[in-house]
Amino acid sequence: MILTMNKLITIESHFLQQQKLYPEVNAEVTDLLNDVAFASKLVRREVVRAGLGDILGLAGTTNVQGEEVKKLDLFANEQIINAIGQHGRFAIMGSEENDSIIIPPKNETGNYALLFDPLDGSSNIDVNVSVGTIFSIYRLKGDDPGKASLDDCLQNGAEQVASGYVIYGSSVVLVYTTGHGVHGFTYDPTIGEFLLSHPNILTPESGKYYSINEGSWAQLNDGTKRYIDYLKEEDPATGRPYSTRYIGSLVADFHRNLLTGGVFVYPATKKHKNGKLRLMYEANPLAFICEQAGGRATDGSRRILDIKPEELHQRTPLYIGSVKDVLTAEEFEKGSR
Ligand code: AHM
Ligand code: MG
Repeated sequence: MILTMNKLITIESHFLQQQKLYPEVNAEVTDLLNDVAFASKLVRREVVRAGLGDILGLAGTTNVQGEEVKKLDLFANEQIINAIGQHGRFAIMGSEENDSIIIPPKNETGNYALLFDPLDGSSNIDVNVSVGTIFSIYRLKGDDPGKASLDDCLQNGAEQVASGYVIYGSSVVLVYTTGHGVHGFTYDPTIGEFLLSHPNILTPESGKYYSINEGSWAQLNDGTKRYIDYLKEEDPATGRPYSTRYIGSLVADFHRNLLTGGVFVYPATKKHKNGKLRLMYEANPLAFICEQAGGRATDGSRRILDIKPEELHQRTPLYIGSVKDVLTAEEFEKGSR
């Protein structure tokens, strides 16, 4: 009897396949992606133990082993910097948790910059709701890694070599792009591998979900309010009303909408005049993925990937998701509807 088996594709073999197909996805980029995937396994190991905080010790205290207990986002940040920094493949790194750039040891061999949000969705960390890591990779502008500087990090999102995210949710999923489609992998803890589960992700042209923090209604501008009211109207021809889905972890809200279709909006508000989300750690990496999946990402008028960054922790309004939905949101924002 011949047994047929589903083909299992590990993330390492997928990176290598991409390397063979596309010259700019060279062996160095493959190594960088492997580093990120490895670091995310370390973060996952802690995230799945997060509920044990009461037993093992609360952040800021020492646990039963006498170790100092760190907040999970700071722990994730350290794990990623240490795991990735030690290989010398990145000349420079920037993290949402660090005020300024990080120069890893042995950086003179790396030709790339890594920007990352170690644990996105901080308000959800302690309550067992999905959180995630978001990353973005750029090639250095110059060819001397020893001279890597802030300037190498402040490149337009359109220059990204690769980007991706990992969601630590009901399962752990890693999604990435190198500019050749979007691919998703699910972590199998029994073998310690990410396995291809979502090849060539394409997002629907329009969706049924909108993700906006409506609790900040009093802070929203008139365009956003009119847009939300529009989404709630009954009009079967345009699929309205839409349903609200808002987790409060960008990475999880984005991932759901990517697969099902829909729109995520974090606009400029009275409180967050430039929006809340970070251009370099959140908007750019997700915009690269969204566009590669056939979606759209803007700040309400400008393409996210064309924004010239001026500072590492720059914030931006974010409209991201299905093309038609983002275009409609922009029309309300501009006042043309
Ligand atoms: P964080 O990086 O501190 O976690 O903040 C970013 C998060 C996003 O994940 C999420 O979309 C947003 O903040 C939620 O903000 P709000 O609570 O204002 O809706
Ligand atoms: Mg974040």
